[in-house]
Amino acid sequence: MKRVFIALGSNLGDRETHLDGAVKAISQLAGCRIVARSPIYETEPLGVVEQPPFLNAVIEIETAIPAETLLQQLLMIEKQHGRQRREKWGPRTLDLDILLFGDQMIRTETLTVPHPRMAERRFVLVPLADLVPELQVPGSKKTVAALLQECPDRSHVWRFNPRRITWPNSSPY
Ligand code: A4P
Ligand code: MG
Repeated sequence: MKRVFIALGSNLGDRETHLDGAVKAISQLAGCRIVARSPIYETEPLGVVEQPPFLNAVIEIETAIPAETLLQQLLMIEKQHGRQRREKWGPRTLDLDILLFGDQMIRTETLTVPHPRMAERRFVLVPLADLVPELQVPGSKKTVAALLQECPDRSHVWRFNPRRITWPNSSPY
């Protein structure tokens, strides 16, 4: 069994529903168990800045699925959520990236793990640090918390308040 961290992102359509749907679909993969889920953050777009804000989160899973197979399954889940690849770093209904796959370092044509840009991105490091601040990132000799502290990215990452109203019992009035 491997301990795996997956980053989730969405900035098109009903963003929260896309993230929830992805977590559910991942939990239903054979040989996959969700261990933890970070809070959701609303984040300023990085790269192509002229696009709507993202919701980002990270989940931890335990899985017996090999990395390449897991990637193919995540790409399928992206597709089921209407993902169309248009522009690099452009808007998307759902993006699923493998951040860490146990202590493995992987470099194939289709998969690079640890995710090559994770240390430069607050929208990845903030939710990952909520789950495992003391985890050492393979290949970097640094913990997630240390990477976050040193991260040059200054873009905004807010705790997302879903403002879900369950009428009428939760009304404070
Ligand atoms: N691939 C290689 N390594 C991995 C990995 N570790 N996990 C390959 C997942 N996929 C990996 O991905 C293209 C290919 O990368 C996959 O088919 C897989 O074989 P993609 O998602 O189609 O391409 P992309 O979106 O153009 O690139 P990528 O790398 O996913 O984009 P990024 O770097 O993730 O950036 N700003 C905020 N605030 N929040 C965001 O979530 N996301 C992006 C996308 C830009 N700005 C953002 C956010
Ligand atoms: Mg991706």
